[in-house]
Amino acid sequence: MIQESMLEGRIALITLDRQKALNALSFQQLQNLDQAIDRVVAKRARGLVITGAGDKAFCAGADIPELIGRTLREEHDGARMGQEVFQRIHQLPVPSVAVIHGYAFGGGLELALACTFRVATAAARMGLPEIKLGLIPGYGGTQRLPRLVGEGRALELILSGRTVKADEAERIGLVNQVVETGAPAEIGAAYLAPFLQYGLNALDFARQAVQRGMQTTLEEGLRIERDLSTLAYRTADAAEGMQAFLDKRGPVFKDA
Ligand code: CO8
Repeated sequence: MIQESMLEGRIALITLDRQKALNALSFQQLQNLDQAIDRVVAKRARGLVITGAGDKAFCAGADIPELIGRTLREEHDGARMGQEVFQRIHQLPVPSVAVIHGYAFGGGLELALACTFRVATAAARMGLPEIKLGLIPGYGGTQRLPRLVGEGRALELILSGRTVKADEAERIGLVNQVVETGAPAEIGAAYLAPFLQYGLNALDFARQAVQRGMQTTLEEGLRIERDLSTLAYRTADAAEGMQAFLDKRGPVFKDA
């Protein structure tokens, strides 16, 4: 089950709620998440917070019993489905943050990696322990973790299955911020608030320039930046931002 609500400032909150299995992601739950993302888009949310219900786990990964006894085709299709849902989250035009309290393992950490940002509470533990099951990550972990923390650290974590505490996760850049404790919705909304004072177009273009540039050559990345910065320049919010500077007042952005 997935709980959904809208927080102040049109920030959508998605809560994975399958507490008896530490919010593990069954295939049904992945479909529920996909449909919840449809609704976030339809409601024109300006930001997204993803978290897990209860105080034990953000998400303990894919549902392990469900992975047993599947054909190669089923396994391949399952990995594709998880990757596609997480890629949708990764490419949302609005900023997203995973609020990680308790465990974020395997597919759970891969879900957090797909968000724009990650905030962990001090008691959080994170890792990709698939190797201990004789598996490897299949929902984007082998690709997104090295892009975030570097190849050496990612290999060390993926090949050992070692889990990290919040302070180490912050030190290696796996999470953006650690907070002592608090309600996940409030933590997420507070984290997104400074970004959401800006226009959605500029936020989206900047995110795209960084993320698309990370997947290509410097030369191609510079071309992407040129195109997107030119598009940003053409928006009403850019006209407002520059005029507000001249007028010595704060800008009023309208996501236009
Ligand atoms: N799936 C299903 N059930 C789970 C999962 C899980 N990933 N994790 C925990 N549970 C269940 C337990 O079975 C237990 O249920 P029950 O009470 O019925 O026995 C309940 O949640 C509570 O768990 P524990 O009693 O184990 O709680 P502890 O606090 O002792 O331990 C841990 C918590 C350390 C998180 C432990 O449960 C654990 O190690 N869980 C597994 C973590 C893991 O290995 N995750 C990776 C899974 S594989 C994966 O994510 C691959 C993704 C890509 C797949 C691509 C192919 C399609």
